[in-house]
Amino acid sequence: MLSPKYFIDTLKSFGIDFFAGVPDSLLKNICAYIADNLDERHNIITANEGGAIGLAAGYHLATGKIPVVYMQNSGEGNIINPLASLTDPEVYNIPVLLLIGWRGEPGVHDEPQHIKQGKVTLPLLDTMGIKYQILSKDEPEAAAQIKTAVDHMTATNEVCALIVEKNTFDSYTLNSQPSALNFPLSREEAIQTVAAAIGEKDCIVSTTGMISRELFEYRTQMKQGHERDFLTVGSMGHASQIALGIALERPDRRVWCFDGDGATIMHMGGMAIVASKHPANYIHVVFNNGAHDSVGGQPTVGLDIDLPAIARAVGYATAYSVSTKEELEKQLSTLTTKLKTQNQKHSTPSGPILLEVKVKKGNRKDLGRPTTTPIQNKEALMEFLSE
Ligand SMILES: Cc1ncc(C[n+]2csc(CCOP(=O)(O)OP(=O)(O)O)c2C)c(N)n1
Repeated sequence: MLSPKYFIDTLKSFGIDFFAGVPDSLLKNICAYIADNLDERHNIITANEGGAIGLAAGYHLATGKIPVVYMQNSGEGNIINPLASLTDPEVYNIPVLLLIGWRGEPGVHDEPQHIKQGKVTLPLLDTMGIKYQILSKDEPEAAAQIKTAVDHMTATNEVCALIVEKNTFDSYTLNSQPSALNFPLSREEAIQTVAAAIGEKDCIVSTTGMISRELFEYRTQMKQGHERDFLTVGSMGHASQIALGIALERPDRRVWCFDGDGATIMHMGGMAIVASKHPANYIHVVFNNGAHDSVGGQPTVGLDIDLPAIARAVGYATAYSVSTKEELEKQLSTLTTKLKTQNQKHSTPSGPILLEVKVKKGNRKDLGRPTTTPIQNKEALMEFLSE
């Protein structure tokens, strides 16, 4: 296996010391090493992977140096546009070294949302004309690969990629813990509290990662079916728009979006669109732990920003923030009564609503995964909505 220190030191020996990207479970150890060992100027966790390419391009324009952009292969979709219309040799011809975690590698067991992306990871790079190497787990070989990539990028100004398979890097545990994370509620407890408060006919669209897994487990523990929940296992950042699509077509149902701070920030523009449609039946709950908890706990800017103020500014009717179970329960009861009253009176809708729940990082070690397939999940939800 590769030691994260060896890998980063080798890059540094070629003058590469700027990193931007979105963390990944498969890159957990290297991302943690970068987070602990590079200062805030040299490691920027971006809102989404496309943004990282933009940032890297700006860095190159200012310094002439080669930046690194790291991501899970799920992020490949987010970088195609800036690769094709910004860094491409037929446009600005800007070199960036991509470090891509290969979830769903053919032949390696993985979750359903990674299977297709795993298959198309290399073909997509081929189509884009990007040279790649599958990063060796042998240190001298990996160093030689880095040299090959750097030589190519220096000679041509083209983007190059290193593809990282499962278990490539030695383990490294993140030391730097942002201080403001000591909230009393765990995300799982908060999810259970909200799920317990919602009506029988309401539906939930939950985001990628632990949030969906914790919701799934809650239903199982409560011996309830899963038909009310759409578990957005992939498509990070798009749960709020899926929920909007449902809410607009089914104004008789309350639709709850269970979002993460990382996912909300990834495609934050979606909030403005949600607000612009004034869905009275839409409640956007953001479980904010200030981290990409599901992939290793690397920080987001979630706790440095005022999410309710952002929601209000883009036009949400109301926005609250809570951080204890008592506050959460109180807010939920006000909120559900308020929405019910509005429905009954057919008064002018005052939605959408944002509810930020500040939670601590971490999850149960024995947390399971959905046992139903995405298609079973979709079909059950559609049937539930058609009732
Ligand atoms: C486009 C894309 N980039 C990266 C990932 C990897 N990923 C899965 S969950 C996750 C973190 C989600 O963080 P947040 O929304 O804050 O929820 P938390 O895990 O903290 O509960 C990341 C980065 C992904 N699935 N898709």
